[in-house]
Amino acid sequence: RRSFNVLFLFSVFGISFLEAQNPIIQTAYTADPAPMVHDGKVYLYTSHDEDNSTWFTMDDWRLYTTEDMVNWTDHGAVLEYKDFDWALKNAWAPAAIERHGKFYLYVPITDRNNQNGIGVAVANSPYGPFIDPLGKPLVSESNADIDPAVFIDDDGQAYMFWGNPVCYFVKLNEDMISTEGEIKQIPHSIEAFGKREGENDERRPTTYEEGPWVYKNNDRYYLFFAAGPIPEHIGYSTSKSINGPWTYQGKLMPTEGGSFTNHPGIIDYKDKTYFFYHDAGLPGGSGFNRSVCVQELKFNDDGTIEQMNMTSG
Ligand code: FUB
Repeated sequence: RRSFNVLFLFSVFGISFLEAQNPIIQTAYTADPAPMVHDGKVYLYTSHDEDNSTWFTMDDWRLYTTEDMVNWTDHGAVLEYKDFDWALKNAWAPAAIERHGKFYLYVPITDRNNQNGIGVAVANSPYGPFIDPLGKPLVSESNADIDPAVFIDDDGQAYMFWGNPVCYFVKLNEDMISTEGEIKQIPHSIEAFGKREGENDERRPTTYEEGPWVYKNNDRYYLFFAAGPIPEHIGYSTSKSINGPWTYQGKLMPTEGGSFTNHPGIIDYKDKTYFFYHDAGLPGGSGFNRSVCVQELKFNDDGTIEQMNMTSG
């Protein structure tokens, strides 16, 4: 376990402020932030780019914790794709959630038939050990099966969203390791995701690319996502219902930090809302050597969100 902090001192009108400096994780190349708040602490699960990668060479999922958003503790790897008997490769973007005292990691993996699927692993502690209870993918719908996001609504119903280039969603049963009902697809409509500019790809008529993240605030549902064309920016849509229809609200983070992908993760913590993402901000950074960052997210009175630029990269 290693503790480190990334303090940054700046001053305005002679008043000094302390803030976390991006990238917040500086002990490894990390991507695809999946933050979770539990019992007053932030648990940040990430994917992990191997050093000097020239492709998405990713073998394990890492955990970092903080109680002040400045000092982070590095807990190392909490799960590897090799922990799934059916896995061939690719420890890509995770999702994390707690329910009834158990902790669940949802992870995209390529299986031994070279087919993508979403696996799930369960633990009695957020630090693990995480165990695959199924011995097979939770969902194996198509090769679009990457980038899970999990969300439990106020009525207790859990959902999983995922997918590239389409955004799927399905209900999860209370056990969190089985699905209920049919897998649905959010229509790739201009109303839902905005028109894709500068690219003609039949499979991607809108800005939606990958990396969905569902968040709820004041009875309004937000769907954040990595948006195209490449290099990715972050867009978002809102809805009055988890089932849609979704209304595209525009770009949240229009800038790109040298990594050509990006990936959203949002939490409420100590009266603030935080937006996690990744860029190529560490020395040696690239599209395959990425770094997780965080910034405060601010809502306008009408429920839209203030656009933000990256502070590193
Ligand atoms: O990290 C591998 C892939 O890159 C993820 O699945 C995407 O969201 C993008 O970040």
